[in-house]
Amino acid sequence: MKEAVMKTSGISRQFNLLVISLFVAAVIPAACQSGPPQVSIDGAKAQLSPGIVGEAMVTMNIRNQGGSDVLQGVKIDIPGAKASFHVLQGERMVNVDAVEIHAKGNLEFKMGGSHIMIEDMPKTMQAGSQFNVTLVFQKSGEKQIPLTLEGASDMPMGHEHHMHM
Ligand SMILES: [Cu+2]
Repeated sequence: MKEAVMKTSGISRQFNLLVISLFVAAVIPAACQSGPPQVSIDGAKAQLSPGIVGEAMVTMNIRNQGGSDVLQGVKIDIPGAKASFHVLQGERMVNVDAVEIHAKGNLEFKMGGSHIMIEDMPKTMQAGSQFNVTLVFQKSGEKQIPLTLEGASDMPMGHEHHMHM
């Protein structure tokens, strides 16, 4: 009589099917990284280049809490001057038209690394002079940053990146 009871275990196959369908439902993709970017800028600073008249470097930290974006341009309101992106690729400084902003990523413009380069400034632009830099993002639009020009620092990491010219 005890052997007959053990043979009823065949019912468990129906439970197996139920477990498999529950597992498939749980594997539906959860996170989506393609939302709109949430870009914020802090620590913006402009500094005259040591030794090179009419040049300045702009540094800042661009944070992104959302989806990806592209920094596709930079404008300044100094007559006659131009601004561009100088990006460190290996040991070379390269002039680029656009910089990718990764989803939930930071883009750091810093002294001795990638930065925004200002050239051909008039002599009236000196330490203490004020101007605006406008960053143009593909998705986030334009963001204007007010800056005050600082004098060249005596830091050992000079502006030696112009080997690409
Ligand atoms: Cu530069």
